Amino acid sequence: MALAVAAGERVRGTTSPNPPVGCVILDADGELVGEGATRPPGGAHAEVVALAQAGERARGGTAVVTLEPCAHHGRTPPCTRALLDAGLARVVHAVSDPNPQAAGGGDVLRAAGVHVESGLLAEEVERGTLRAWLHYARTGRPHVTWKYAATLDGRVAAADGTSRWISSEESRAEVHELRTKIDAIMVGTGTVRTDDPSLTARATRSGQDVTRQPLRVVVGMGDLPRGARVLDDEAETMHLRTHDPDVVLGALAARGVVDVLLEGGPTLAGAFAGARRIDRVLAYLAPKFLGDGPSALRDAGVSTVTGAVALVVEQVSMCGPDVRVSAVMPSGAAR
Ligand code: AOF
Ligand code: ZN
Repeated sequence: MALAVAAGERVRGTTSPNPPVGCVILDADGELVGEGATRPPGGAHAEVVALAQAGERARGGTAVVTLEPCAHHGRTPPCTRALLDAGLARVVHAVSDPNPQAAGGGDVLRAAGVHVESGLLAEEVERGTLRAWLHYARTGRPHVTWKYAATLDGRVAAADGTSRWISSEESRAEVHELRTKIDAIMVGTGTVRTDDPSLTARATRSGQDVTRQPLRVVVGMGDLPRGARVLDDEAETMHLRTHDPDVVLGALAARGVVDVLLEGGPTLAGAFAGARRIDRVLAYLAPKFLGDGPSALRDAGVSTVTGAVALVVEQVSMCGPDVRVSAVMPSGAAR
């Protein structure tokens, strides 16, 4: 299953609105004979890719897959059919498919005499590789990660408005890698005016070419300055003239966006936090003080301490000299 998770991870960012599923095939003796991951939308599912590699050696073997195999005829034929045709004896999956159209694959396989097990590494898959897609499949809304870089005293810019660079080079490189794995990057018109960010993914650490750029999304009523970097040809840009987070998320879901990175600024992040539409927070905290200047979040609709938005810390690690904190909404909080 760890290999299946890794296979799925390699295609994360290329499959939306489909999930980045991974699959491995073991032959009857337990030898690894096939591995695959979901192809871009309209293309083969993970099981089909892995079965093609395994060929006849799949007969009597085991398929290990991060998501329950689909039982439906969507843009591609059902994976249950492909698994049965290949003569698999056993199927192990991590999580069930919440998509009502595709669900029920486990039962279909069981009814056909296949030994089916579910739940292996389920928590890891739920929290990691399929987190955004499961959220999207269950709520109909894209998953939102709010990412910011602040000083230890919580400032995202100095008193004079300057903000380059709060976090370290290591942290910035990590964010660029992250951008290659998500569907869209979102900022407010204020950030475009003050920072003129390009919002493109430039994979600096691995040195790999970035073949696909996330959609750039700018939210707000104001016009974009002529010549703004987000208007260049490096990637597609969508300007949504609204302040309503649910209108934004509805427009993105309609385009098949599953996983969104909200990169600022404090006003837009505040609107999303106030509407309880932030699902995960990724904070890069630089060991510095500024003493003054804007804080990461503005006006989240909280006026008293008992109204604080509570999160659960999922991971704390170092990124160069900075502390990286990943925190999520308690499960079920933002349904
Ligand atoms: C699987 N294996 O690798 C993936 C699955 O439009 P389609 O035909 O591609 O079907 C998309 C749905 O299939 C998607 O919403 C999800 O429920 C499931 N994805 N299932 O067995 C895969 N990517
Ligand atoms: Zn399938």
